[in-house]
Amino acid sequence: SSTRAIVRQGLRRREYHLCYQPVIDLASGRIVGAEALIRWRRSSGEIVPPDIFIPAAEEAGIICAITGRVFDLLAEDASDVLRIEPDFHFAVNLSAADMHRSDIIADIHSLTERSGIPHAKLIVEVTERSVVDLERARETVHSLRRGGIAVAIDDFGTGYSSLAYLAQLDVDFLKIDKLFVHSLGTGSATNQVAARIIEMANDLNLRIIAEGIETRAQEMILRNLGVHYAQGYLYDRPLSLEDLLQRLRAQR
Ligand code: G
Ligand code: G
Ligand code: NA
Ligand code: MN
Repeated sequence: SSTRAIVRQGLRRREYHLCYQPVIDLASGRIVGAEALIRWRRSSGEIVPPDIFIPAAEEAGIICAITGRVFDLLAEDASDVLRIEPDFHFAVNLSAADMHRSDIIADIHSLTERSGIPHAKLIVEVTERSVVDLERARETVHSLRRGGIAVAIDDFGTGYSSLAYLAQLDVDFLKIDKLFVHSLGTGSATNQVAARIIEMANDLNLRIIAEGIETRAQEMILRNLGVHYAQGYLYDRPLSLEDLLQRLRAQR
């Protein structure tokens, strides 16, 4: 399709780069990690948002090539960060096709070797949408965790997934979607669901990362509910590598 051709051209022309959205440890207030997020700046200067081109690339069957580029870019960027913060963690996003291909484990191990990111400091983010064949996805998650790599369920609560499903996947982290974070303190039914998700995740001994935090009030509620990590505009937008390095130097 034409999407394939355009994405391929973008890859050849090196039009993709990564941004990094910091993850804050709510106990210390320090940046302890970041989620790598792909950006596409076309030669025309046009910025194509990932929520447009990621689904298009998935549909065109070319998402694995993009994931490969994400890994290459992270392998290049990580050492600058690790020089400042040796315990830093990085999160990467996988799509359904990645979760269901046989070489994904080898690719991720290669990423840890090339980047210098310790296995335990790489978090692989999986969404409910990226699980098509539950049995196959479980195998991928098990292989990753056997290799010491951490796995997170992203966008939790936005689809049909239940905690029973979550327990079956046996992951390390749960990322609470911004939809729930934004409901906190509103007295809505969604607010009740958010509190229950956090409570049950704690019962399952999952570490929790809350996404989309925009206010100190949301932060306080989340901390009181037992959430460990936070991501959101209150702290930082997704940053260029240079800006991330700047932020890390400033908190030393
Ligand atoms: O914060 P941002 O605008 O980058 O995110 C838009 C959407 O694109 C989010 O759902 C995010 O998870 C997704 N996304 C961003 N980078 C990647 C990537 O490298 N791989 C995949 N599969 N999804 C990504
Ligand atoms: O699907 P996913 O949860 O990965 O999407 C992340 C998206 O949310 C990205 O587009 C990112 O830029 C955006 N985002 C990150 N932090 C915040 C925030 O604090 N508020 C809002 N509204 N969006 C955020
Ligand atoms: Na994500
Ligand atoms: Mn998310």
